[in-house]
Amino acid sequence: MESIYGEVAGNLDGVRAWLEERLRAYNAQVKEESGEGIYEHILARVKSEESMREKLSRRELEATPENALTVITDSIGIRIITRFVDDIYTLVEYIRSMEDCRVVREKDYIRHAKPNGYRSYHMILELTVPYEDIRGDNPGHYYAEIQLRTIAMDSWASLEHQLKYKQEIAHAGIIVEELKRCADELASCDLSMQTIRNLIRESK
Ligand code: 0O2
Repeated sequence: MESIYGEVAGNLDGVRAWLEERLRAYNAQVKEESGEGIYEHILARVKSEESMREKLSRRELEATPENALTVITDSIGIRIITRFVDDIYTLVEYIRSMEDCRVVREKDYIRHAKPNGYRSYHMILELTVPYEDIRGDNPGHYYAEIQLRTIAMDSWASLEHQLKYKQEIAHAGIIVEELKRCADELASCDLSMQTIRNLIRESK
């Protein structure tokens, strides 16, 4: 079967590396200047063939490379996990200022958490890169999604994601309520941790 990403399937990993490298370079620069990196870790992936086909079908879109690469905007996904909430907003500013990168959409699920408690900052980027794209242009244009979260937000999201797939779960109502309560408690801890860091920095 032909790749859902068509003839440019082989370019996606290069684009992923191109973006990841910029974020790593920024982290190294911040570390050099302040002794502490801006993030704790970073995860990057090209969406698998199977997940992309499933997403296209869920969205009732035809399974074409054009749809996979230009209507769906997370064929390339990067998750940045930070220690503190402020670091997320510093990274957002940096990403907005990056060359060859246009921010297409942003969602601040930190200031506006989802009703279930989900918190994260999402950015959809359009990158201009030295790789041919699906329209045949080179430099080409590719979309990527960046999710920025603290360690606490990430641990919550990964547990909640796991539970989503357990369809026939007993006590579903209580679990949803408890998860929401945990999300709010974790957000409160994030706030306290940020305050502690600010106090430590001020006292230096
Ligand atoms: P996967 O497998 O993680 O990639 P989009 O689907 O991005 O085109 P939407 O609804 O505008 O459309 O996206 P949104 O709200 O920005 O969320 C996109 C991604 O954020 C999801 O990707 C999840 O990874 C994550 N996310 C959003 N809401 C939740 C949530 O309530 N819980 C958890 N655990 N993750 C969430 P996909 O494509 O759904 O899946």
